[in-house]
Amino acid sequence: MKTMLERLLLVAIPFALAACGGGTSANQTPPAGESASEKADDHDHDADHHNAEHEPLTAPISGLSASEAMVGLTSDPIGQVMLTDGPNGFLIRVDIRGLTEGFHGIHLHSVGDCSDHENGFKASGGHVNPGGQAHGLMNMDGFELGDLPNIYAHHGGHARAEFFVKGAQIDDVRNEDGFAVVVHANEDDHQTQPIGNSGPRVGCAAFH
Ligand SMILES: [Cu+2]
Repeated sequence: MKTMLERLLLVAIPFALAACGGGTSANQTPPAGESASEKADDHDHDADHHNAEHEPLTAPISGLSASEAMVGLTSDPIGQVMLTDGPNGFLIRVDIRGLTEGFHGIHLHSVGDCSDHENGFKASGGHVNPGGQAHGLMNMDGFELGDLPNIYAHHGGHARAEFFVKGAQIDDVRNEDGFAVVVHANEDDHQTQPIGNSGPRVGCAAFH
């Protein structure tokens, strides 16, 4: 009986230690140095740090080329899209709210027209595809110049992301009709034609 109890204790104690260790690390306070330096900072800095998600989108580097609001299906603004040309390609930075939680396809569409929100932004046309490729970053016969990786919206529906379109300038995706950055309701599977099963269009930002 005693031996049994001892065995139980031997099992139980490391378990308790592990649980305790886990609890401690989950509730870990920052190291003394970090805590001290944070306290040394002024209150404004502290507020910025904790509310970074609510800060307006800023350009990735100087030399922002274009910035447009993204509108949703009710025509209300739901985000911002910033484009910056660079020596090796161009950057796309997005800040979008009000999405369903999960991954969403996002592409460059070939017409800078987001006026038909009631019609699901069909006016923005198909994907930018000057090379006549198949859709999909993971497609053997792909990809289109307008194809991008998915964005992920967290439970609050907010997504921020930055993309790099290698070896192209903004003018390479812009024709006389401009172009649009369009977000879809669902995840792009990067293979299925013509839009990777990404579903209806839910957000649109027009560039000219
Ligand atoms: Cu699309």
